[in-house]
Amino acid sequence: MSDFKERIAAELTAARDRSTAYTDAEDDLLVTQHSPLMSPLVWDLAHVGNYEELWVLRQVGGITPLRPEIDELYDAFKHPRADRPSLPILGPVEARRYIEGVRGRVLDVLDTVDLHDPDPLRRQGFVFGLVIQHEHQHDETMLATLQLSGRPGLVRDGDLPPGGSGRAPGADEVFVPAGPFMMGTDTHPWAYDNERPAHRLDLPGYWIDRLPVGNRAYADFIEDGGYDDPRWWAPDGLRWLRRTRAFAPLFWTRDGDTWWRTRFGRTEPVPMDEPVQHVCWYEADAYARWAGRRLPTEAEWEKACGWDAEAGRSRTYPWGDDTPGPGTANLGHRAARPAPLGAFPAGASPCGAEQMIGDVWEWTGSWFLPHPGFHSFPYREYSEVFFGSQYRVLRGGSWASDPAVVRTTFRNWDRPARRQIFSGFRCARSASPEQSPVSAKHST
Ligand code: AVJ
Ligand code: FE
Repeated sequence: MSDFKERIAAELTAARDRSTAYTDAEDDLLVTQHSPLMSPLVWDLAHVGNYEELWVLRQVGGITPLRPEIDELYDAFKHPRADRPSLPILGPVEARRYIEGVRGRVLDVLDTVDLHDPDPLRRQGFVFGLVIQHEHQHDETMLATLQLSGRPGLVRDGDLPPGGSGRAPGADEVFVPAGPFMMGTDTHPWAYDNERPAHRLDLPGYWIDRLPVGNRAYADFIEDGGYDDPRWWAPDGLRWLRRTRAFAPLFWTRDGDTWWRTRFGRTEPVPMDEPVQHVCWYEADAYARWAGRRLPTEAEWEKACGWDAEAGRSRTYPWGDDTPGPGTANLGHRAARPAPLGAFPAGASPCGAEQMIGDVWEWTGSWFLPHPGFHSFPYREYSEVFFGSQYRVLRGGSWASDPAVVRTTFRNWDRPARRQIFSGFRCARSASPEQSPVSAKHST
């Protein structure tokens, strides 16, 4: 096999190792629905195999369906998550046997396929990138399910990322001068349709937080009565607040003056130097208003993450084009938590923003909409059916996102009320004339 094919095979194996680790539990845990927001874990497991069968075996390999009768059960659009436990889905033993059977044939297809074929599914291994990224996204979903289950001992805690640099967390901002940049990509071989095409956008100058909002700053918002003050909440946010009676991020509890959080079945004091996670868009939006700021637009986020004004190009990652390493980002479940604020000075973007990649997904102020010139590929149900004003964009990936699914242009989206995902945020504000980069004390 060519080096490229070897790399694809290794990435397929890495994704499968994660799925295996997250479903290495007794059957009861795998078939239970831990929240109406999530599927039973055994559904995710067979669904990734079925997706591989549909795209690699049938579309590219031309192989006769292995189990056509189950396709319908694993079609996410036929059955909403809440209904999945009542379906006659494969049990854990059968699901594992099915996905192993598919995977063996996928490796045979990889062996024989021509990755230079102009067919867009074959060219540069696109279809393999599709299934690798799909499995890793479901692996992250499985982690969210395991967190919701509240059961201890199932998720590897991992090595703690290096401690923070000691610089003041959360307080300062970096300036992004007015000017054009290129948003999206035409060149990343495994980019999704929603990241395409690259297009020029001209933005006014703005400030963006150097770091994500931390637990200390977020606790200050709570202690200042943030959840009881309607001034900070958008109308939908206020409705969400009254319906849910939320008082803190999901999984936080209070004991006297101390905040605790439950993380994968264990309760621990909230580490005040970590980025806040498990907040919904409404909470992020309210915090920003309380702080006299706003959420960055998606374009502002992407420009701050990757635009290298000197070179006149966008980087694949904030620090350049080198793949993420231990010194640049907390990704791929290296530890089951976000890293302390300031842990990755070497991962800074050209404008000086840090921890944009990894740690926590960052809510933006934008709805999930197509880039100008969007063409659905290879199927409408990946992105296109979600465009509109029901889903807000999240960027940057979390500690649970694999490097294969993280880059400057990668787009995620969810409903504004969702917070079982590993979501946080950072704030921004428009530059006004008297806050030019020259006169401001935090200028970089
Ligand atoms: C891009 C994370 C919103 O999980 O719903 C998985 C990814 N698409 N299977 C999701 C996805 C099809 C998607 N998100
Ligand atoms: Fe899926």
